[in-house]
Amino acid sequence: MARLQTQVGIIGAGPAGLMLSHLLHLHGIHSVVLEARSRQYCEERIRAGVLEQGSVDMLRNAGVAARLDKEGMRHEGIELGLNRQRHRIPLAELTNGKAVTVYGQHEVVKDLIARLLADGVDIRFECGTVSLHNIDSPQPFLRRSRDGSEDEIHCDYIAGCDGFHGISRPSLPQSALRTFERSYPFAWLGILAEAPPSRDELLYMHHERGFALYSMRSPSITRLYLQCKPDDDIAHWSDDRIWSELHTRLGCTDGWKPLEGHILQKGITGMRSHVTEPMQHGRVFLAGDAAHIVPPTGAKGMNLALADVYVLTEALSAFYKRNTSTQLDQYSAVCLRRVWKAQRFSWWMTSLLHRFDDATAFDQRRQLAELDYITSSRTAAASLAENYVGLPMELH
Ligand code: RFL
Ligand code: PHB
Repeated sequence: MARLQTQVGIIGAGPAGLMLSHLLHLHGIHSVVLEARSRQYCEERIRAGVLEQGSVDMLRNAGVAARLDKEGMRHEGIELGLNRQRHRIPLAELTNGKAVTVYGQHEVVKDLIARLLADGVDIRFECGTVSLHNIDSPQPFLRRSRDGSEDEIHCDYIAGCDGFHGISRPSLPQSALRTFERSYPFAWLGILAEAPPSRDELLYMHHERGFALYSMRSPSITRLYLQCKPDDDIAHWSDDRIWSELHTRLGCTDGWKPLEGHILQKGITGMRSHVTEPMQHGRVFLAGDAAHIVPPTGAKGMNLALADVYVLTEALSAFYKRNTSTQLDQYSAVCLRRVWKAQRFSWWMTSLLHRFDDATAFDQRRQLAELDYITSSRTAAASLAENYVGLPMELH
């Protein structure tokens, strides 16, 4: 059995774990990253696609935005659709020039892994089973075991960046945690299609058959989503059925509809909101999806993960450089202020745009009135824009 020593033991090589390890490295703080899956799996997992202005700035300041700056697509607006008509929300105009950048999460992951490996940071893919020990003591450690061999990684702190289904959150005493949850009576069917985007900006479409989203990944790849039943089986969605439904829901009165292309990938994702409080116990800090998840409608998940690890890095840096743990003690409270505002926004965007099977006629008229208000009032649109591009980083 090998016994390693590090300052911060990180579980998970998603955006949270990788960015944390990189930011710590820039601060001269040593970390080891343990990841259950292979490097290829992490680099090919298609998920989020929208980076807030603050996330782009963070990646730039951390020196990992060379490809993002070349290939990322800056969007200064989004479109909301209702009654088969599009209405532009001019994000930049409403937020003093802020915008979002469309750049796949797996590209962020690729860039970070390449940089960490080039810097000689210790990332262990396919690490086997991880367990957390002595988390209430000043000498916690991680144990990883695989094929009969075991290592112990002794550290000062543990960062649980292992996503919603990870091991970190369930390893904390459940009596010390409180969870807040909401599930939604629908899911998203997402496809990646080999077709050049035929719109410059994302289109969030309200439709009586259910919500649809037109997004993109590159000048040759479109990303599209359809609201579907939460227990829908992807086997029931042939390529023809998917395109027919996308044309019905996204088609506009001016004749615009998405361009078809070969479907490279398709899958169904459930939707829920979840927050665990506090995001810290003993020597363990939870970050990203390990602590909270949002429905994807507001495009906030990856951005929240990056915001958490920024706050955690500043706090760890204060501890190692100035020997103060005040910021570490405030980690959870600082993150949760942002998390809850993102929860509110994601819930609101979801409620605004989806079809709810149990909605009364009153609910339906109210939902249309709200969409009409957002798309016709500059004041209402400004609130959406401010949240969509991302609220300013709050550091206390
Ligand atoms: P991740 O990315 O889930 O990474 C966790 C990592 O931990 C590993 N792991 C373990 N490793 C060791 N031992 C264990 N026991 C482990 N258990 C798990 C996993 O293999 C994995 O590598 O969490 P992280 O880093 O917190 O990042 C969060 C984001 O991935 C997530 O919030 C976003 O993808 C959410 N999301 C979106 N977010 C946005 O900001 N903008 C978007 O446009 C957006 N669109 C989306 C989305 C998520 C979606 N899906 C599929 C859930 C669209 C979709 C469809
Ligand atoms: C995406 O491109 O995957 C995407 C864009 C916007 C969202 C969610 C997902 O709100």
